Amino acid sequence: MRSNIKQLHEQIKAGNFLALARGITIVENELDGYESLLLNLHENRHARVIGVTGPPGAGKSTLVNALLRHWLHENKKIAVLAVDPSSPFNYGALLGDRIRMSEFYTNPGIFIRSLATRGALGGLNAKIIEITDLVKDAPFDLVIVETVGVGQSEVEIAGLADCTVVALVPEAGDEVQTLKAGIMEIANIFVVNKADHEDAEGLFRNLRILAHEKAHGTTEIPVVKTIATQDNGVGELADEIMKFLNAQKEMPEKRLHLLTEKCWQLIQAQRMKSIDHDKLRKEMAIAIKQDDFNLYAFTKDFLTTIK
Ligand SMILES: Nc1nc2c(ncn2[C@@H]2O[C@H](COP(=O)(O)OP(=O)(O)O)[C@@H](O)[C@H]2O)c(=O)[nH]1
Ligand SMILES: [Mg+2]
Repeated sequence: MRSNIKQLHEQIKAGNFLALARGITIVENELDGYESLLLNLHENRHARVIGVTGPPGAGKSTLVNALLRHWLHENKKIAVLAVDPSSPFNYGALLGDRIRMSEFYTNPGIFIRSLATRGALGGLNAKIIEITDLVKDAPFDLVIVETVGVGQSEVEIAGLADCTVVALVPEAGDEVQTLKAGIMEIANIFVVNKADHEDAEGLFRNLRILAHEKAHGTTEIPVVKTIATQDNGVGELADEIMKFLNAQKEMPEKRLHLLTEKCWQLIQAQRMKSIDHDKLRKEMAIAIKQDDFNLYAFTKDFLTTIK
């Protein structure tokens, strides 16, 4: 490992937030040294990852802020990765004058980083696995990843997180119908946020019924009511998260699935590196003029010319 990257890594492990921010930028943009940084990470470290997902506006960021407030009293060291273009954690231009900053930006126990959604599989940042791994090399107790729940990203977050919290709100008419297929599969804890709204009780009841039906005699998925803006129910949510994490003994099946998929992608990317697009185009230009041109035979031949 080059000495400056090695030094940066040492600083990250020592808890230097500036170094961590720099490291994330290096990994996110594949800057010089990113590969050696990743190759020297230590898997299976101490920090636990909590995923908070749900539709835009459900109050995920407000909940995360409330959880931070709660856990700060216990002196926990926490990193927040917000993969959400509308996140108040995001300095992004999207928000304009609606920017609401986290009160924790200057807190020495809390590291906050917002990440762009780069159209990777359904909304999560393309480098979220690498970035989470890097953050886990720093001395945090918890890493919270906030993501907007859109299709595939929910599956991804479930593999990434040791505990996945799905936040829902009683706004969209027939609540249970709005629950997308698969959400029961990924949720370890349901939150009915905005419990100050009158139809929250209905959503809460329906979720309890769903959780009960799903349980088949095993442990039911807990459903917690919160009013995130008033810190109401947040202590109970924090307790359920800790209870879930403490009860977890084995590596979740979803993580195995995610890591296998990620490895598959990395192999693909590696393999494609040896393919010269310009060369392919030049050879194609010649081959295509032949009367007996066959795309599939051409592809097969082309592959034999590369290692
Ligand atoms: N009435 C009410 N509003 C809330 C509650 N939680 C969050 N909000 C508001 O809902 C809006 C969206 O919250 P935000 O945390 O940005 O949602 P996110 O998109 O899921 O991260 C904000 O205006 C919050 O102040 C709640 O429990 N009750
Ligand atoms: Mg948000």
